[in-house]
Amino acid sequence: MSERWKNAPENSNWGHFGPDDQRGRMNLVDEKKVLQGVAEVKTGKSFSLSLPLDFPGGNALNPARFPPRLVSTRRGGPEGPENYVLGLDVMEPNATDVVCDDIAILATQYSTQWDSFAHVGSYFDADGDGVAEKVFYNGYRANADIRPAADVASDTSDLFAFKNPKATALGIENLAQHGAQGRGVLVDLHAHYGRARTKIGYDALMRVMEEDNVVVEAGDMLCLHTGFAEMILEMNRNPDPEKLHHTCTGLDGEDEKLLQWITDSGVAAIIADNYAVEIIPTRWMEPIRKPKLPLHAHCLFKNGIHLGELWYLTPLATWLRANDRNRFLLTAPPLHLPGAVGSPVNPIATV
Ligand code: UVW
Repeated sequence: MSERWKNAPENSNWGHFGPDDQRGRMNLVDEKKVLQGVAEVKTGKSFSLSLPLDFPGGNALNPARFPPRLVSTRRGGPEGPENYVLGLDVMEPNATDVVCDDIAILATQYSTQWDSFAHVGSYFDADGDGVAEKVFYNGYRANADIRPAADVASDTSDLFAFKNPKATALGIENLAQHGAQGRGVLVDLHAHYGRARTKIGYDALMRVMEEDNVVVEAGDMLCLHTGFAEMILEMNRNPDPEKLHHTCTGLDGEDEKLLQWITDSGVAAIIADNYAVEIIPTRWMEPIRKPKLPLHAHCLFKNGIHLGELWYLTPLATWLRANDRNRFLLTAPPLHLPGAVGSPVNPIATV
């Protein structure tokens, strides 16, 4: 029971980490967990787990997300493209410095990314008045804590119209302040299923973990290798929409046993190299009012579990398998961009 809500959703942990908590299961990634991650560093070898942020290319994966645009800023001096690399001698004849600056316009969830808890909420009657309102993890409210974009900018051609942060609660800065460093544990679904489109429920996940001797403990960050990001790289910024939407494994968010395992395992974050960690159910037009992104609802909305998507896990997975390992030190801070609902990330795995 909190001032913010009277009813908590079924199978949620609202209030468990405090009435105003915005960190969720990352609370379990504490000093002890960082030391457990550090104890996995045996060779000093590290892997960058980010795609180049202009992959996948185009916007067939999600029409609302577009590739980054990088533009140079002109820092004074005469007009002309040659002057984007500015010699400071235009201002001070004795200066030997040449200077570049730039601006990136990027959809924060276009490529390798973290979802914050402000990314997906739900209609839910949190205040107990009999009417469902739009609400997010731990009862934070749409239109109060998380504001609609219309409040912020109606004309995206005017970049500087973005006056206010979008999320005044649950923004990605909460994960940035934590640092997202701890122990990663990798489950190599690709080694068992290849690129076949397969929904992975509880039974399949347990079978793979058992065969590969993977043990997930409370506070671990679970990484699922499906081979999807490797396929994206192969398509070299010109992805085949058919392949984007019909290949590789993903979790089955409609499997109640799997959701219960996520609750019971204490897993701190779930990360995949695929589009959305879960395979998004295709029956969107069903006349039943329920989440269409059920794993997102269970993790982001109900239990404060961050999702990482489109990470590039293949070289790490290959190395871990060759060395009969599945744990590593994971260091994955998002951008410290207050109010952002998601963030690009260049995660580092150290083995
Ligand atoms: C969707 O919004 C569908 O997924 P993601 O978490 O990739 O943003």
